Amino acid sequence: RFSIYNYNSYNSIQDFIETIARRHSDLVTIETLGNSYQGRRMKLVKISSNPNAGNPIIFIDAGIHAREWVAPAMALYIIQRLISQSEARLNELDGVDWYILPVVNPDGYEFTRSNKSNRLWRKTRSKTDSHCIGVDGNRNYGFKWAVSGVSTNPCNKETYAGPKPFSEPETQMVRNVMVKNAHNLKLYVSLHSYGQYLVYPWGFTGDFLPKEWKKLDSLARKVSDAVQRAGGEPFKVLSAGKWYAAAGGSDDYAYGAVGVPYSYTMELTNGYEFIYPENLLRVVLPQFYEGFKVFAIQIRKEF
Ligand code: 0X9
Ligand code: ZN
Repeated sequence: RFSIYNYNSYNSIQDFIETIARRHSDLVTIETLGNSYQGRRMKLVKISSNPNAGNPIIFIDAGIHAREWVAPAMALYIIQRLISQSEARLNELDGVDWYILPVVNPDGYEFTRSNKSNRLWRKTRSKTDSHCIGVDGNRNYGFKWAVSGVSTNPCNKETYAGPKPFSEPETQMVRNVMVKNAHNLKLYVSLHSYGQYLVYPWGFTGDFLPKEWKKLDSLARKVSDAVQRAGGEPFKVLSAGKWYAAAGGSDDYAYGAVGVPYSYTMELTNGYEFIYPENLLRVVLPQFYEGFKVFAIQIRKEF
């Protein structure tokens, strides 16, 4: 059974999405993007109170790294809040459309759920020429691919960039959402789990920043402040590359190749690395949601 403050199986997540789309057909539509490497269906959840208005789009994805379970949990919590409160209909949904892909790497996600010894798997589950399995999806995007912070060894368990950019069906599907909606896509947030960082391009280098970095930085600080006001821990805000340089990330692709003006990787959550205790979800998910309200306010105001 699906439960919003628990970690759920991929199947029950899919059921949750379908149920919501049926119950709230005035607000929610689902676009099937395709299948993961192992054949799991990938569904994009679109939430809008006025889909024909040409509103600016906020695109949130989560779970490109298999073990970072808090990220899909947050994505689902956002869906839940957007459809359940009458407040959201007046505020977060006013003039902004939300596209949410809760699990970018469902094969990896299910693998980490399958037994304890697989819990720390990060990559996809694809097989190339090598006897080793999987690609780091967040090194697989086609912008400055493999120039820094990657492994070219398929047997590297963490940061193998893949045999070529977008070798993975999962990253192709995210790319397609971005490219297809490039015109209206104004904010992209990729949810992860490590420490508590809110980072912006560039990720491929720490040597310099994009020309517009001050806008990226100041919005991130507003988001962090809102989370703090809600009782949460503030984010460490900086460019991804000044944290550590790693190329082929989805944030750089959105910003550099697609031209999305606001692009972030949001690393939940404070004091923990990849694994976040399930019993704390009830506390932190609502705190983080306050940050997403700030994102929405900015996007509505600016576009
Ligand atoms: O290394 C990553 O992919 C992300 N951190 S994690 O611990 N969740 O693996 C950070 C990605 C930041 N963005 C780029 N380097 N482009
Ligand atoms: Zn991650």
